[in-house]
Parts: sequence; C-alpha cells; structure tokens
Amino acid sequence: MREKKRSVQRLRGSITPAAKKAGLLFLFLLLFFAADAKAGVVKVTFDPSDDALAGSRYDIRGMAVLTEGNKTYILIASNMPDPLNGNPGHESLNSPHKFIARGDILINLNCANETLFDSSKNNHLYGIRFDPENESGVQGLGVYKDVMAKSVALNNYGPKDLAQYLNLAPSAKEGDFSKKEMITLRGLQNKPLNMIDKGMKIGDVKVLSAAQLPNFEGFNLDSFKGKHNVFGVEFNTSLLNLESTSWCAHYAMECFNDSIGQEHIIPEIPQNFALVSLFMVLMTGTILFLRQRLQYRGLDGNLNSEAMKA
Ligand SMILES: [Ca+2]
Ligand SMILES: [Ca+2]
Repeated sequence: MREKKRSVQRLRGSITPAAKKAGLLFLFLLLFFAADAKAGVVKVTFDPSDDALAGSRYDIRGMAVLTEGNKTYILIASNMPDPLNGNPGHESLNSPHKFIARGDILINLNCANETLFDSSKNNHLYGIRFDPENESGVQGLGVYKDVMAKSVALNNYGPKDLAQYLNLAPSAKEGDFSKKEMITLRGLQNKPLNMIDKGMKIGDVKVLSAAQLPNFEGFNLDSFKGKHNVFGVEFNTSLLNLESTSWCAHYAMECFNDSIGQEHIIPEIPQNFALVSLFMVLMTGTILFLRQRLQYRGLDGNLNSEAMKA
C-alpha cells in the first residue's frame, strides 16, 4: 500500500511542473487577450501644421479612430471654431447657411482596391453626418451607406479642385496619405470631396465633446489639447458591415482648407479569441487525460485492476 502511494506520488511529481507551466501560460494568454479586447483598438494619425489654407484658422491636426467591441469612435482635432460651444465659424455669404461649418466624414471600406473618387462614383462610400448646420445632401444626422459624395468647398471660399489646393499647400498631407497618395485617391482635377451628396441612412451617430470622449489606454488625448478643438463621433461598428481588415476615413471642413485621412487597421481579435478558446479546449483535454491516466495507473505504472473492472 505504501509502495502504491509512493508510485502515485512519483507519477504526480513528474507531471505537476509541466501542468503548472501550461496553466501559467494559459492564464497569461487569457489575461493578455482579455486586456487587449478591453483596451480596444486605437490608432492616432497626425496631420502637418503647415498645410491649411488661410493660415492656421482651419488647420486640422489629428484624427484618432478607436474601436472597442461594437463601438467605434472617430475623433478630430482642428483649429475649427466649435459650434458645440456657440461658435459656428466664419461667415460665408455663398453658403446656404451663411457660415463655414463642418464637413461630413467619408468612409471607404475598400480603400485597398478602390480610390475615394471611384468609391464615391460607384456609391460605395459610407458617410457620417454629425453637424446639423452643414450643407450635407442628406437629411438628418446619422451613418449612411451607398453614399455618393460631393464638394462644397467653392461655396465656402475653398479650392475648386485638388490641384488648386495643392498649389497653395505644396507640402500637404492627408494624415496617413502623402501628397502623391492624395492625388491618387482624389484625382488632381476633381473637386475635393468633403460631404455626403446622396446615401441611405442605416444608423444613428452621437456627437461627443472632448469632455465626453472615452478614456482609452494607449490614446493620449493631451497630444491634441492646447488650442485645438477636439470632438468625436460614436456609432455602432456593425453598421459598417466590415469584410476587410482595414478601412479608410477622410475628413475636411466645408471650405476644404485642410483634410485628414486614416487607414484604420483592425487586428483580428475574434481570431485571437478563437485561438485562446482552442488552446483552452486542448489544455482541458490534456489535463483530463492525464488525470484519467493517474487514476487508472497503480503500482509501477501498471493499470489499476479496480479501475479496469469498472
Ligand atoms: Ca493640417
Ligand atoms: Ca492635411
């Protein structure tokens, strides 16, 4: 009997360290992926401070796209006057609303294969109208699909085409996109698209002031503070019906004195969770198997006769 106990202890002794290591590794992976999912996916894009027409008054400085679960937040930092705080912007007599307002956010879900201009021409864009006073072609705030875009820059003292803008701002960038890429995605002789023309509403949008923005790990809001006006929009990620792992967002004010764009890469978090789940199943199976072996083995590694009878 004593010999049997010693044998089982020897067997347990040879397994425990490996099981402990595997357990710790499993715990580490679980905590890592859980923390990753909780923190969300954050990408911050900066824009030059010398590519706005008419000085720094309408300069755009940054864009951050944050996705957390089914929520997506797009933040814009610019020197644009803040209509949320009672300052609607410069007067613009040509504009129906008589002042320069904020543009719509244009989203290209297929930016790896289709330019912004072509996506608009083919009604493939998504768009977000969040300023009730701007010259958007759609009624009401919200997220829209099947969007064709338009330009309202000329109504607001802006450039008639991209070539005119680039002549006046030769060092221009559109956030993640170089001047050369801007020409490719917008077309040099085309009007600079900055507003929804037509589209179908598919969901709501919430406008958030800087104070209402969520606090995401890895996103330093202070980098956009100072004299910059920071605001954001929030909507359900599922509205975008994402099939690819990246999408591009573009933003310019009505005057198109500056523009910013971001290619937002989506880490394959669901697959990570699938891997963790698979790992969990394998670990559980291995532990159960080893425990069963322990129960079935008796003295000197021979099968336990009682267990065999069962
Ligand atoms: Ca800028
Ligand atoms: Ca720019």
